[in-house]
Amino acid sequence: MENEPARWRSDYKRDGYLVVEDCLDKQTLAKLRQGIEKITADPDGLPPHLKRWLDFERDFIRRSPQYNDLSAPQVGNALHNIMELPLFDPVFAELILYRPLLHVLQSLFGTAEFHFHNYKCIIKAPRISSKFLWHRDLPYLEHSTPNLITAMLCLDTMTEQNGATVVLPGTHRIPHEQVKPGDRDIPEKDLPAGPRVTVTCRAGAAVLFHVNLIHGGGANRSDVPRRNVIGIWVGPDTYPVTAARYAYQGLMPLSTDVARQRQVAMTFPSLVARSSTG
Ligand SMILES: O=C(O)CCC(=O)C(=O)O
Repeated sequence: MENEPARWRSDYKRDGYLVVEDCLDKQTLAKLRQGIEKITADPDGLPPHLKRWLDFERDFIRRSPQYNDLSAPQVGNALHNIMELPLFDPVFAELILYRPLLHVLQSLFGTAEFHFHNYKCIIKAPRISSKFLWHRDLPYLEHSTPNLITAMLCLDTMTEQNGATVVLPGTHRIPHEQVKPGDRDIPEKDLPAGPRVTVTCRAGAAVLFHVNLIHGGGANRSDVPRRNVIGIWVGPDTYPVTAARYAYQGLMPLSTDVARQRQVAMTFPSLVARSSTG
């Protein structure tokens, strides 16, 4: 991964998003893929305490048939989304401490005092996935300020054919009070004028964007999967305004506060011991 904090900050400020190629090293990418493949191999067979976090494509189509030209029975047991990834496998909990991504986040937030919100995986299964509605993330996340960043870790190369994310650069520049609950699903006719950029990048890239950036994406009609592990990260003085809480939410992996460092060390004793002994 290249170390380009000035470029990261200027892309983020101007466009509301940036791409960091090779953010995941080969070993981490392989471990994350394995972790997701363990879940997708037999999702119906998972125990109820994990199955409750799965959103099957068939259920998504029943709720939102307008986003797929296929019907629920045609998509088998493909998954659309896996929430609460850290509960499925330690590899996803340990990802909270993944240094290269934390370094980019620190550059964008301009401080080490940011915290973890949650990790999920959006899957666009080969040949059958739905497309993604146009939306901003902030209305789903329901926080007291918009100082949050969505960080997608691409487990597969993103191409137009497999449903790469599409962004509307500059749309993050909107006053907080103008973001509406309806921005969870913005009809095509209400999209602001301006370019639409299909974010193509290699497997292992990180795509980070401001939670007010309008984005969406096409269906996957190619023969290869398109899976993004998506983390939400929260800057200083920014708090949830609903009852929803997630596993490991609030951990501050780079904080300089001794009590916060102690929390991280006690949460991940073996990892922190390993990194401090080199
Ligand atoms: O995976 C993607 O392309 C985008 C996912 C997304 O927009 C979301 O989960 O809110």
